[in-house]
Order: sequence, then structure tokens, then C-alpha cells
Amino acid sequence: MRVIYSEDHKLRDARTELHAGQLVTPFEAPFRAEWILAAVKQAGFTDVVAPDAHGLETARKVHDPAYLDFLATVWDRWVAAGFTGEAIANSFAVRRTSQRVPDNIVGAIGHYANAADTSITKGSYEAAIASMRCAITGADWLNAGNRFAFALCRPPGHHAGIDLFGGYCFINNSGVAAQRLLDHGARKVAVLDVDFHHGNGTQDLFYHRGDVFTASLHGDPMQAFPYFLGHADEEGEGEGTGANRNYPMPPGTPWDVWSSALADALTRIKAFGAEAIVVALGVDTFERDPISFFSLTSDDFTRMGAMIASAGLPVLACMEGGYGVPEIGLNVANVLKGLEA
Ligand code: SP5
Ligand code: ZN
Repeated sequence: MRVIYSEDHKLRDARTELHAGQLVTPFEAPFRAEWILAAVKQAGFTDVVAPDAHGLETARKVHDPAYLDFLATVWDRWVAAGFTGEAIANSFAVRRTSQRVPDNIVGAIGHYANAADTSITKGSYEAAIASMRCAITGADWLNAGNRFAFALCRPPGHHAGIDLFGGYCFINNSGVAAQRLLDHGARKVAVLDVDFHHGNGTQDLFYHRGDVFTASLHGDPMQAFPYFLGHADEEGEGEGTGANRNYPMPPGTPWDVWSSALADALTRIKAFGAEAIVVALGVDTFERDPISFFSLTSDDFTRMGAMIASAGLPVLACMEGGYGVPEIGLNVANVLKGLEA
């Protein structure tokens, strides 16, 4: 198991998250990656390397290049406008509105935002690039013929759509990794999203494509973020018809129910003909996660890794969510143990 980690994740250290009507300290904070790295090393996964210095070529195949330009410049534009707080969208391009990108920075940030939970700060872009590089470097470890890699991505990526940020995500690391695998010989790949939240960004990236199967197990969007995608009847369109599968589940969902959905997803991934699996690995399905409502235990994460490995395909896990509690490190390490068991 190769682990890819960059210290540059620390460049994203926001002070504010709009939560429950207040600006609180963000759930998605640097301690997460530090705790996960420590636990993974402690568990014996000591092959930890820094990512290679990849540019945006692969990201441009899954994201709108104008959106990537926006991410690169939004902080400087925000500061130039004279604003002193962190950059938070407060006006949105919703139903029946123009999709022109406003020149004004407040308009532009609203155009590109799918949620106001994610404040943009100085250094957020640089951290997002480092996170993406971890995912690409992990994909290349598989491209070189290896079976397992863990990209300790931070910030996470699965809520980032073609031209949307939010849900603590800017660049869709798992999606970029899937594209990298395709660009280096794989004909078909799968993104298996086990984060508590629906992978709305990843679904957006590949919804019309037949070369990437996307599956997401998550809290029912009727009850949980990201609210507006993730229903069971979203199956893909055009060439992507049948290549998206959603498994929304209710509050309190335990391992026996959750794992039945995982088994179904793995069967479909095999039937699709995927040659590798990118796991969008959130551990916010844990019973004590502060913002989620499933009931998985730490031992269940070992079972999860073993089930995913039983598909017999190369696996790249990219870190997504998992918050607040010390067990996030143990739970990630348990998935890696299960994969290699
Ligand atoms: C990567 C990832 O896990 N992103 C999640 C972003 C969620 N942001 C909005 C959080 C809303 C939480 N509301 C739950 C209240 C629990 N009492
Ligand atoms: Zn999540």
C-alpha cells in the first residue's frame, strides 16, 4: 500500500464555515489529515511519499477550464474588491436564472458555488492542487502495475462538479484520478463513493460518459447534504445511461444494510467491466461522526476494505470526509488493512 501525502494541505486552514446560521470553525480542518497520517503510519503503512508536481492537464478533462481559472484567482479578486472576511458565496445561479458568469467577484463566486458551507481563503487553491496531485500520483502507482494506493487528499473532492465547488471540495480528486487511469491504458474504471454524503460532483463529471461507472452510498438526500442529487432514479444519461448508481439510506443505517448496498455496487462495477476502482473514501459513515447519521463501527471499516478488495481489481482510495472524532485515523487505517488482508 503506497500512501501519498502532501504537507501543503495545511495551506487550507479556513476560520469560518456557515453552519446552522453561524460562522463556526470548519469541520474540514488540517488536524484531520494529521490524525489520519499518524494512524496510518502507526498501523504499519509506512511507505509514505510526496506527490509528483502535476499540472492541470488531467483536471481540464473533467472540469470546465474557466472554473479552474476562477479557483486560481478567486482569492486575489476577493481581496482586490476590498473584502476583509473569507470568501463566501451568498447569491446563487439557481432555477430559471442566466448561466452567464458575472464579472463581479460576488456574482462569480455565487455562479461557481453549490453550497455556502465552504469559505475560500488564501492558500485554498494551492492546497486543492496539492490534494489533486496526491490523487494523480496514486493513480500512477496503479498505472505502474501496483494493486493498492491511498491518496491522503485534503481538501476533499467529491462534491466538486464540472464547474462547481462546495461541500469543502474544489477539485474532484477521485474524478481526476479516474481520468488519469483512463489516459494511461484503462478502458473503463469505476468511482465507488463510500463517503456518507452523496458524490454529487463525481456524478456530475461522468453523468454522460460511458467509460466511468459511478456508484455512491450515502445518506438520503431528502435528509442530508448535498440535498439536490443522490436519488436512486439518477442512472446516467446518453452514453452514461446505466453507468451511475445511487444508494440513498436512512438515519441509523448499520453495517448489514450498508454492506448489502456495497455488495450490489461491486457486482455492478464488475459487470460494467471496470479495470480499476477509485474509492472516494470518506469515513463520516462512522457512528460518532459529528455531521452524519449512519452507524458503522471501527471494525466495519476493516470489513469494508476486505469487501472492496474481493472484487479483485486495483484500488486507489482517495480521502474524502470524516470529521471531529479521534477514530477517523483508525477507521481509515482499518479500510487499508481490510484491502490488503
Ligand atoms: C467531503 C464532505 O464530507 N463534505 C461534506 C460537506 C457538508 N457540509 C454541510 C454540512 C451540513 C451538516 N448538517 C448536519 C447537522 C448535524 N446536526
Ligand atoms: Zn462526507
